[in-house]
Amino acid sequence: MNNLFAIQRPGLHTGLRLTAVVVLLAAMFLFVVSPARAQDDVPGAAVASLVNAEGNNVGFGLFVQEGDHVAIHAMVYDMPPGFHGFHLHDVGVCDPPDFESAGPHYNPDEVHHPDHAGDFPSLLVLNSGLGFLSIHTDRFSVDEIVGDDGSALMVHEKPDNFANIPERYGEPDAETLEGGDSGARLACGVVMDPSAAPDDANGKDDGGGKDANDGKDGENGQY
Ligand SMILES: [Cu+2]
Repeated sequence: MNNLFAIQRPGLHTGLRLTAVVVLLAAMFLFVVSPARAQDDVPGAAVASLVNAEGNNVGFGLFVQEGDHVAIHAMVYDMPPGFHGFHLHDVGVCDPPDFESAGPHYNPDEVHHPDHAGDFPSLLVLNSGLGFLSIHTDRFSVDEIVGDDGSALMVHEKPDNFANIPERYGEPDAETLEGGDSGARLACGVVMDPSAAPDDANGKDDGGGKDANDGKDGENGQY
């Protein structure tokens, strides 16, 4: 793992090496999780492979049900340094380049940002282009986010303001209340049961009738 942290300039070779690391980590993870799933007969975990607008892999997310909450572990690479809005979006379809197909934030209770079930703490990407995040949430279960039309993990261009607008700036508008002004969608990953076919990584060809016009309103990529 020392090599992983010594990387200074992400590039093609780095990407391939990191992809290998990601695959290894995912395999180790599934080996640990699988026996629990067999016992419980419920989805105990889900995975998401993040792709950018060019369709390149730039990271992954793991979701693990731990009692009444879900642990989320994410890693990204070849991403712009700084804070990025990080959310679970409503539809498990990631069509590049704008990923509008993933719809708005996952929000079954129809509340405002940052109270959406899919709102997460922001992702900090290091100067190397690597980013790591481990968080826990009790706003949904793993079972819930892989069911129906699924969901998608999203990394945005800008920081999320969590609709925390001081009164001296006036009332937050509808756009801020909807998404926290985190801008364009840089990377998207369909959340899948680990046993799902790997060739469904982009949420296409699933026969589920999902598409970019299924009534989900993602608007201008601002959310
Ligand atoms: Cu988002």
